Amino acid sequence: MTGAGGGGGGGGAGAGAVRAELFERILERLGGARSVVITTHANADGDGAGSEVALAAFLRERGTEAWIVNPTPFPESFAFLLPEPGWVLAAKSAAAVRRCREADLAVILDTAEVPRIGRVKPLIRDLPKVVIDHHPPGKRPIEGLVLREPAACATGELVYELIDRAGGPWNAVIARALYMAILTDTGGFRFTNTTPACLRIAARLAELGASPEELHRAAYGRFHPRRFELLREALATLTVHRNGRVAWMTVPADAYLRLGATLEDLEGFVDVPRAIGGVEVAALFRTTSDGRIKVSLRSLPPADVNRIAVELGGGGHLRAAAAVVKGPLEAAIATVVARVEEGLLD
Ligand SMILES: [Mn+2]
Repeated sequence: MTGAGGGGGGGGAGAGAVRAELFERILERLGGARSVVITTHANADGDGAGSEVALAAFLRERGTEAWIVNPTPFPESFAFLLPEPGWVLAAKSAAAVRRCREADLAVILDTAEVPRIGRVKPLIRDLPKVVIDHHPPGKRPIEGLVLREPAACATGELVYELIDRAGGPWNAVIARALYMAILTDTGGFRFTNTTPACLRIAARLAELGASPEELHRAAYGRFHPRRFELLREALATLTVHRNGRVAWMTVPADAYLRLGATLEDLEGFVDVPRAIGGVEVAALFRTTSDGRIKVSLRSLPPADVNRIAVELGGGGHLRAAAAVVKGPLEAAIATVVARVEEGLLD
């Protein structure tokens, strides 16, 4: 999930030691593996995809086999980060099944929840697992060695720290992929998770070969024209509510189908209601392929949209979360807006 995090820092010296030991244990696991399967959540975003490419490049640079096997196809818009398309294996392919059988470790990035890895779950069932994630805990955690750091701006920040603690090796593939992870999960260094630490890491990644201009253009300057055709129709649904504190937009399902849109075309749509002055909670509603309604929520402090999303059966971060609710659309909007209003009462 793209997201604005938040929350506290690393704690005291004791917490720091525990954290250092956890990174150490993960590096030991990675060092002891001959072949590693890497995955992330369904509909991978820049953080999931970028973290995967970076970890795979790091492992391959050290002579460890590394394969990316995702529950849904690797996102087209981030495929340029891969030095070779062959690093990615489709989950339903015979090659993925074979590589998963031969692997001795699975690494799950940017989620820690069983349902989010979908069809990859049975493929890695018998493998020991490492989880690296920056989301708050959910309801169905993946069992394994878990590094969870909700204060990290992106999973990419944690992968950066892992590689940094290992002392590299670094290369431009790793730097670009991690920069993309951090760039996209901070909404282009705009959200509340844009910490000094995250900016320092970005600076280091730029030194290591990531071009801010090139990567920004790749993330925000290469949209398909149909995205804007869809946006035009979505804008017609923009609604500002409750004296301007709540705003939402919907993605018309007929337009989505007619234009042949993909989920990637919707990237950033929720930023439209979010960008209205005075809005504390913003939402984007879209109809999923099975007829349910996915709602993406964004908030300004102090509104906690993670709590609202969890109540609705979803989750995410304090300032960026999502849930899937029953349709039809109008009923879903009413349900979500009622929850948001309850959550806003102060
Ligand atoms: Mn993330």
